[in-house]
Amino acid sequence: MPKKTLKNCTVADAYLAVLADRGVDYLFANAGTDFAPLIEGLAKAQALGTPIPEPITCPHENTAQHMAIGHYLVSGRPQMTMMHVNVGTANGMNGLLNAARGYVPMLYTAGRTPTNEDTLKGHRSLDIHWTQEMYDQAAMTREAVKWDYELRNGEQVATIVDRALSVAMSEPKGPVYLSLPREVLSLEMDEFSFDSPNRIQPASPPYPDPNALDEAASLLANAERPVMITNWGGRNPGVMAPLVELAEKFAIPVVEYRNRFVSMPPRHPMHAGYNPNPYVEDADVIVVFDTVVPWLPSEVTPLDDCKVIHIASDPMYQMVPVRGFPADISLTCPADIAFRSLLPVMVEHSKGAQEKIAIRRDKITAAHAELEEGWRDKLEKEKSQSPISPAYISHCLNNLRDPDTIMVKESPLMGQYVDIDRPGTMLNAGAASGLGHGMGVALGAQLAAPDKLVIGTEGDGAYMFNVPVSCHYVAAEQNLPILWVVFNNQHWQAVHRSTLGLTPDGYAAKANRQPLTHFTVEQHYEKAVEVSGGAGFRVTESKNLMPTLEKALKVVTGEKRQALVNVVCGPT
Ligand SMILES: Cc1ncc(C[n+]2csc(CCOP(=O)(O)OP(=O)(O)O)c2C)c(N)n1
Ligand SMILES: [Mg+2]
Repeated sequence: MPKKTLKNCTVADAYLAVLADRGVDYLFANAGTDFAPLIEGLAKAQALGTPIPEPITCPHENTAQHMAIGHYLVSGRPQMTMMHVNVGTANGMNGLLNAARGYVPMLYTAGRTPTNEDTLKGHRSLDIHWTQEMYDQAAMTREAVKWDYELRNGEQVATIVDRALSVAMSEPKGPVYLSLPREVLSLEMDEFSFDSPNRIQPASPPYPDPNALDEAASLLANAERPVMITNWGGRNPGVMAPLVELAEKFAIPVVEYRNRFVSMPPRHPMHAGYNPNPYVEDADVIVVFDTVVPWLPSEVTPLDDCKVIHIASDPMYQMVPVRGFPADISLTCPADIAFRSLLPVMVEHSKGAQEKIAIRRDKITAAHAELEEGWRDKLEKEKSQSPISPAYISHCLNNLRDPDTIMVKESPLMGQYVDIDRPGTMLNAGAASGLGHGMGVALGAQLAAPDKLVIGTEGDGAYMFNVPVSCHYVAAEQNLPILWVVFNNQHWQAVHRSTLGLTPDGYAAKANRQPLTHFTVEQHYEKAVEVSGGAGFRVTESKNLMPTLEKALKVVTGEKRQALVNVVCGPT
């Protein structure tokens, strides 16, 4: 078995060598005193030219976590983050929850404060080494990770790294957590050998059970009023092509409900918009793929005899304690595999149904045309309005982008105005809705795709959750010329609307300004990017929006500097 060997190394050296060998490109980190042996290992490797994951200094943990997520969403390769003991782990929890709920594999690590008080190498040397100790540091991560462990010795470095990465990358994918005690990382070894290439590969993806597949294909092929609903189906780059083929061939409308990615090009005639309700109450077969919540039970109920088919790597969504949607058939597999498997079986089952399918195709195409007309009317009405309309901002960004541009969404950007027709070009990592994800995701995406334009769109509230000074710093340091666009509506619209929904006639509804939802200080976000040498722009009039975006884009593409456009806007 081929092996690599290191002589006279520390456990930290061995750990870094194994990670690099396993293809982990980056170590997104926010360091502390627990990092000392690792920093020494990184410096040694840099001096000697040995391969290591490239260390990226992230001034805040939120940036690090979401950079790892963004990189994975573009590259498909899991990345690694490291934080400072328990406190850094706590600051990274928001990103960890987004990764967990978004099924994003990631090796989340943190140092562990030394326990030895005075003798072992790496022993306690500061008062904080007593106060940062915990009975069970990993406990706070345990609801979000698939696996956690603490490195105990040097001999098992490769076994532990391979176990962590292979568990993270097996379906359903997700984050894992490893803690690294300072004394263990400091241990010295005369020799360390490990298998290279790696012999512990992730498991192959699950395939649908043939009987369940046949039953689902028969139901769907013979349905009168089928519909497919997804939330994050578009995250899997393999989904768009077979989904489009399936929807076209069998005339099945696809609703993208509160979608974070795009699985069906919004201009496609089988795209049925973003509201599942009219379809859910009428359908005889509903296919739900990659979606925890396909509709709101408080708003709509399917017909009694409607069959509901779920498709996902984990169609039981076990991480969610309560979930009562009907599930007549659940296919356990990634959605691209399901669609490719369904296609030939459905062709068999639909032999007598061609006329019915043709009639339905015309109906869905007409419904789609009506949707497009509504989108066009709204845009026409709002395009010159003051304050600027988010529909118009979305339309302008669509005019600015090219088909390969990666749009990152943590904003009221409206998908119906952005003609996405390629997988992986719309990213929203807020699976747990842990705000503060968009800027790190944009940075990670740009690192993974240096030749593509990345546009990071942020709500004004979301922008501040990102610890923007940290993100602008990393963009400058790593030469990541991202175009940032802030939808500055001077409040938390989502929280405001939720209060109106709960008490439509209450005091908050009548208040000029609901408490805890408005920003009353005029915020010049365009100045924040200047802290790190970026160019800032502010727009308040619709007529100035496109010229300003074009100016900002010139800075990004011509000068290779980040730029931020602060768009003072109204509600969606
Ligand atoms: C970490 C975190 N804290 C709080 C929230 C609750 N929350 C949901 S939406 C929202 C407001 C977002 O504001 P903004 O980005 O300005 O978007 P808008 O609602 O104005 O479109 C808040 C605070 C959250 N999702 N995540
Ligand atoms: Mg806002």
